[in-house]
Amino acid sequence: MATNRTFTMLKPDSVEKGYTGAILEKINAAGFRIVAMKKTQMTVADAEEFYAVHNERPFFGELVSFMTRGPIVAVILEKENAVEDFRVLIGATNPADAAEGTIRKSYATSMGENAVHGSDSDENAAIEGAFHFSGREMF
Ligand code: 3AN
Repeated sequence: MATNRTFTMLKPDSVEKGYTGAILEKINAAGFRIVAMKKTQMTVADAEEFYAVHNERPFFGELVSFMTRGPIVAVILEKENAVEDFRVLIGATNPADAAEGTIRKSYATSMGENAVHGSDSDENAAIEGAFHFSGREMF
């Protein structure tokens, strides 16, 4: 069943470069409502668990070290058709392939340092949101 919720992280590259406000503005302008939000830093164990599905991939070590090198902003978002619409808003995984006007086109630099995360299914959105937030932090 569709939850109309998705989960995003503004990754360490976005936070380091001071893009947090600009990215959140784009997300708001696209009609998403913020359900939960916090600035936090993932430990290596956190990142290994969060990205466990990728643990056999050659870029796994790089991904874990990138995602833990500085703070992120974790956000649960709500909108009709949230998962799919957010994937459109962020653009392709590789910013070189991302469409004009997408967040990754504007703010990402590479396949690894691609500015934002976006859940790929309603099921993963719920799992990923619960990874970072308790029910008492969702509004
Ligand atoms: P997306 O974030 O668009 O859903 P996934 O799920 O394929 O992309 O990959 C998860 C994360 O792993 C990406 N956001 C990216 O940071 C990283 N990643 C994917 N492919 C590569 C790659 N070839 N080299 C480095 N990092 C990668």
